[in-house]
Order: sequence, then C-alpha cells, then structure tokens
Amino acid sequence: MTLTSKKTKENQNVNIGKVVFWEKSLYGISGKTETASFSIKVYDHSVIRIQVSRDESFSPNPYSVIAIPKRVELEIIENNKEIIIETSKIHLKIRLNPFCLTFLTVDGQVINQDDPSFSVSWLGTEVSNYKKIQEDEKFIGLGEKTGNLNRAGRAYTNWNTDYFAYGVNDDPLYMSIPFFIGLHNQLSYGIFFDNTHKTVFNFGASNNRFIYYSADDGDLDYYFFHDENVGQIITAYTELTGKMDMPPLWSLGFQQCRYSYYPDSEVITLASTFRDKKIPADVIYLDIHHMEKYKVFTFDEEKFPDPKAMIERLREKGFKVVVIMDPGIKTDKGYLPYDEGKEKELFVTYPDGEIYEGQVWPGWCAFPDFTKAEVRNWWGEKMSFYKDAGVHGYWTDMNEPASWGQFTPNLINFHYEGEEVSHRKARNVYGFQMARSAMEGSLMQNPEERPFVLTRSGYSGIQRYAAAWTGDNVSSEEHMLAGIRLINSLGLSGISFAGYDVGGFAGEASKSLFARWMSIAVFAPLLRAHSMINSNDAEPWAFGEEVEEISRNYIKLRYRLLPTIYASFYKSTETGLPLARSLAVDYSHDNKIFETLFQNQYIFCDSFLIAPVESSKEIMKVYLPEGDWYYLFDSKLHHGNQVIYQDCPINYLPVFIKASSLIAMQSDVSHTGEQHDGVLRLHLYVGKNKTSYLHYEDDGHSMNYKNGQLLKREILWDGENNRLEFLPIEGSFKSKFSSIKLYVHGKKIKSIKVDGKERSIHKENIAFLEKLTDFDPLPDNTLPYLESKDVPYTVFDHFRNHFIIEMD
Ligand code: NBV
Repeated sequence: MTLTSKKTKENQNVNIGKVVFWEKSLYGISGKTETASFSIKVYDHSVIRIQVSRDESFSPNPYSVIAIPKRVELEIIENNKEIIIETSKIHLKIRLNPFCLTFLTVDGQVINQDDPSFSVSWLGTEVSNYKKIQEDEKFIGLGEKTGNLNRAGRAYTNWNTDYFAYGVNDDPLYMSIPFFIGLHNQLSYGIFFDNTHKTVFNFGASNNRFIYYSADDGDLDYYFFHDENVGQIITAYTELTGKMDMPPLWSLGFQQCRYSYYPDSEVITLASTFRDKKIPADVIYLDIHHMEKYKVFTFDEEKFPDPKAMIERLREKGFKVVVIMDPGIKTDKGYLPYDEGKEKELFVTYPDGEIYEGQVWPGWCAFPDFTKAEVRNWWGEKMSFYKDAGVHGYWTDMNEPASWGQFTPNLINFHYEGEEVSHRKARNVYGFQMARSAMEGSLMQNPEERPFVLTRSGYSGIQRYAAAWTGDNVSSEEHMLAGIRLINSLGLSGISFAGYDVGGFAGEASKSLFARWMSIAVFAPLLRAHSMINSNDAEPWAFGEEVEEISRNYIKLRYRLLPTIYASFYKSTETGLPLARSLAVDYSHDNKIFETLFQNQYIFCDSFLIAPVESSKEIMKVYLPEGDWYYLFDSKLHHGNQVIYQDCPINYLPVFIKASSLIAMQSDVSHTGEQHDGVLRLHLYVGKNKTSYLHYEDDGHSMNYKNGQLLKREILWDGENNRLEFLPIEGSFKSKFSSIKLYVHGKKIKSIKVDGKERSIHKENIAFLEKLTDFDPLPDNTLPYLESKDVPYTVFDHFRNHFIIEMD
C-alpha cells in the first residue's frame, strides 16, 4: 500500500466488521471482529459493559468505575446470525455480520440499537458508536451541560474548560460527565461512555439518522443500563461510579463567598454582620487574595498577619473557613512547593523531561501531576499548612486546568496511574484527581472530620470526593434559570451535592434578581453566594432592607428545614439519587415537563415542587404533575396533571408540597452548630398514598456514622387509613430531639390516637412560613396575604420506640 492510499483510508470510515471469533468469558463473552477486539461483560442484571478496541488489550480506565461485575445468572444463546445474552432485565442481541448490538426488554421491545451500517466505527483514531434514534426519543443528563432539559437535536463536547461568564447555551464548561439517559415508549436506559479523551455526544444535531458518541482516541468502553425507571438507572450508575459520603452538616448551611474578602478585619466584620442581622450562616470563603502573590500554601502576611487567630475568632462565632486552592505552583526558586515538586519530579512535563509551564494568577506556574498517587499524597501533606491554621474546607478552582491562553499543548505528559499518557487523555480527569487529592489530604490532616471539598472541574465519579459548583455564571435572570437546569442535570448524572453562585458571579444583580435567586437557592443542595472582584457588595444586606428581609426569611427557612435536607443527603449517600431532582426523574414520560416553560421545575428533598421563575414576573404558569399538591404558603390543595396560574410576587417563590409527604423541621438557629429547641416539627401533608419518610441523625461532623453511630427511623404514612407508623429506631446515636410535634395539613381532625390512646389536639396559626410575609414591600398592598390557617397538631413527649398514630 502506498503512503497516499493509506492516508485516504484512515480518513474514511472503518467499521468494526464481522465477528470472526468469540467465546464465553467469566461475565459474558469476548471475541474478535475483522478490525477489533471486543468484550461484553454483565455487571448486574441491569448493567452491561461493552468494550471495543483496535488494540489487543483494553485500556484499564482507572478513575471512574469502582464496582466489579456481580455474578448474575445469564443465558447465552447462539445461532448462525447472532448471539443473545439474557439477564433478568436486558436481552442483548449481537448480530455477527457486521457486529451490531440491539438492547431489548425481556419481552422483546427495542430499548436501544446500533445503527445497522455504522455501529462501531473509526475515523483515524476517533472512535464512534452510532445509535438509531427511537420514536420521539428524549435525552437527559450529561452533567454540567447548558441548554434544554431534553437534549435532542443538540451536540455537546466534553473537554474541561475554564469559561468566565459563559453564555447560557455555551459548551463545553468546566466538568465532563459522559453519562446520559434516553427515554422513549415508556422505556428508559442509560449510557456511560467511559473514555476520558475529548468526547462528543450528538443527540441528533445536523442529521436525522442517528445519535452518536465519539472520542478522539482510545477504546469504545461503555456501560448500558436499563431498568424500570430513571431513578433506578441513576442508582445503578452511582453503584458503578460511587456515591458521595455524608457531608459535614455545616456545609449544608449558608455559605458566603467573594473574590475576595480581605483583610482579616473585613472577614471578622462580615461574620459579625451575619450575627447582628440575624441571618443564619455557617461558612466564609477565602478566595485568592488570602495568599502571598497567589502562591498556594501561603497567607499574605499583611492582609492576614495571624490567620490562626482570625479563624479561631470565626469559629467562636460559629463560622467555618474554606480556602481556595489553585493547582498552579509559582515557578519561584526558594518557594518550597516549587522546589520540592521539581526535585521529586511531581510536575507535568514535556516529553523531553522539561517541566511544562503555563501562566495563571501567580505568573508562570508548574502543574502537579494529580494523576499520580505520589503527587496526590504530597499535596495532601502540604495541606497541613491550612490545617495548622484551623481551616475547615477546601475549594479547588482553576483545575480544568486553566491557564492564560486557554490552550494547553496536547504534547505534555501525565502519569495516569502508570499508563503515561498525553494531555489528550488526562485533561478531563485532572480536576477530578485534584479534588480527590484535596479530599484525601483533608482526611490525612483530620482523620476524624468529614472533609468538605468544592470543585469546579471534574469527571464521572467526582461525587465521591467533592461538591460541585457551576463556575463563573452571570447576574441575569436567564442565568439564574440556566443554573437550575445545570444543577438538575448534574443530579441526573450522579452529582447530588451541587450549587451555583447565588446572585451571579459576573455582573451586578438587581435587587429583585438577588432576592429571587436567594429564595430559589435555599432549595439547592449547596447554598453559596459569590461575586466577582470589583463588583458591588453582594451580601444579603447589600441590596436594601426588603431584599435583606426576604433573604433572611428564606435562609431561615433553609435552616428550619435542615432535618429534612440532612435526611435527604443521607438517602442520596445510599441511593445516589439527587436532592434537586428534575421532574424527568419521577415523571419521565410526561411530555409536558419537557416544555420550555416547565423544564426548570424540580423536586427538592422528595417533597417540594419548586417552580423557579424570573424576578420580574408576578404571575406564572406552573405545571403540577400527577398527584395532589399543596401550595406551601397556605396549604391550599391543587390537583395535579394540570397547569395553574400562580401569583409569584418577589417574596413568594412558587413552592408546592406533594400530598402524602412528611417534612421534618427544627426551630431557628443562627448556624448549624447551635442547638435547636429539641422539638422535631413533623408536617404531614395528608394524601391518599402510602409513603415513607426516613428520619436520620448523626453527630454531623465525624466519621462515626460509618460505624453505626447514627439514628434512623422510618415513618410510614398510610393515606387510605389515615395512619402514621413510627417504626423502631435503628442505630446507637442519641437523638438531639426530645419531642415530636406533629402538624397535620389538609385534614380536619376529630381525634388523634397514639397506640389506641386519645391525644389532645391543639391548633396553631401556622408558624411554618409566616415570617416570609413580615415585610410588605409593595406600596399598593397588592400582595396576597398569607391566610393564617389553624393547623392541628399534637405533641409526643419522647422518641417512643415503635408506635402508631391514627387520625379521624
Ligand atoms: O479565584 C478567583 C475566581 C473565583 O472567585 C471564581 O469562583 C472561580 O470560578 N476564579 C474563578 C478565578 C478568576 C475568575 C475571573
């Protein structure tokens, strides 16, 4: 073959071709086609891994997947045209000539199918898997991606990118999660394409024939999931890539950030202002100005002469401190991290061994190779610097990695756990591994304390190490709504603990925008306000009295809801299901939820339906999916499966509670370290269904919950018989609550019996949210006043062990 003809061939499609050999393997089958090797492994009844490579062996993929295949019963059936692998949930048909896969349900419905001509193909080193589009197929997930909830008709690139003030449709952003969920004909499936090179997901953009995903290089290595619903698919994906651990309770409180608070006196004043103004808060961030010349592991001696004393003063006020860590190490001789890194060969290098330098805040920098265990460990040791100062949490920024020019040469080398690869393969996991190093470092420094790491960049599996935020958003109404979709999409992709910069990072929020953003954000898993250098002050009190009052009230609501939020976090550690869940999780096949007007709506903590709306709107359309829904502010009942008009003046965020929900609340506290009054307020929203609520407690900060020092109690609601059953308490943690006050919404009650004995019923003008309307900002008094409702309640003295409440 001449050189020219070889070149032409490599630039045309090379198909996987026909199967020339196959055999059974431990978990499935493996074999060879005319152009490649393949392996099909059943990981579980609902999870099958497909690997195809043009090399003899498959690349190890050391980062995302932490599960190994389970031994499940399979049938492998063969005829001369195809092989069929059957689990109890998926039937996979492998056509032999040419190799082409069809995933079917056990009763023969097509779930997902390769394009019969192209299936797996290469263009040069680029590998692609082409799939037929099914009737009215929708695609959701793919992590931190802009655009609509339904991604059909768009294409996305995964290439971690520092993107200041990104547009609401721009791509790619900081993080890559190559996992999506497909929906059609009442079926759902998931695909996780585990290839860390630059990948493209095309959901039918610019063609009407197929969807595809492709990678610049490497193997086709994907996991196919199919189960009864989207929730089960997310759970299966997080079985594979891991779930978050319990975060420290303080990280669920309000977090205040700014680029940057300094000097130390300003930080102390900030903390005092929160307390003086009675706005609950738990965390203050130190952005890059805390450092000397932006050098990581230093404090600027002028701005922060005694960081330890400052952090101690903050601790006394109930604040925790989170510091930023950027990966770039200033290439200054005499600066220990640089000298050590150079000497121990910890930095990323060019192939000729020279250290790669890129420019970031400190000037020219070297970049630790976080894809090497020794480097992660070294960084963790360096973190003793912050530990000694009393720092509680870590914020890994610029870890795409970012550098001026935004174009790191692909030539540079990374260790990649011994595989020795170029930037092309390592970039998308760099931030992931830096966050890992920060989390492991935090544990190394403080083995007793739960780490808190907030990261900008990441890859599938990042949920094991860090919470995520959506980077440099903009102060605009459309960005506020886009951020909600980003969080919901991260939630569909295994990342439960996520948030956005409240108020917008770049630009200036108007008063109303800030107020609305804050009211929505208290229903986000991570609640953090942040703003750009040289922008106006952006603390909750910086926008005038009215916004301050609205912010205070919603933040207070967040703190009152902590028992519910904490319990939801626990659930997420067990199931991988998000706290902020797009309606596509529970109402996946209801077309209405994908309409642009309703696509931002989501369920928070299983029970709240949040309908985000621009601050400029005073009335909006809300889609209530099937079921019954109570309006949060007056407990008015609405039937689902309909669109309603809802007033939404600036201090009323449209929030509804699903009938048959239980919501656990506590008394006001100014930060999570403060003891509440010991009364657990349980709000029952009566409905006809049978539901269960899991109450969860532990000490909120240590690892002891892993050894059973926790308290779990399931509470069952039986809506047919108006019966609540408190199942026995599990675990050895002693509850911080001594009594339960049960409020019943939506039912007139004549009697309440506890284990057959009558209880007295009291009534309370609902104290749930009345504070939200304390401030009447509209001059013309056009606000809908909260109807004071008499809500019946009864009180139980103690956490009795197992009891039944009947209502009449
Ligand atoms: O460290 C400064 C900022 C930080 O405040 C922001 O949250 C990050 O996303 N950082 C980016 C670098 C510069 C942004 C212009």
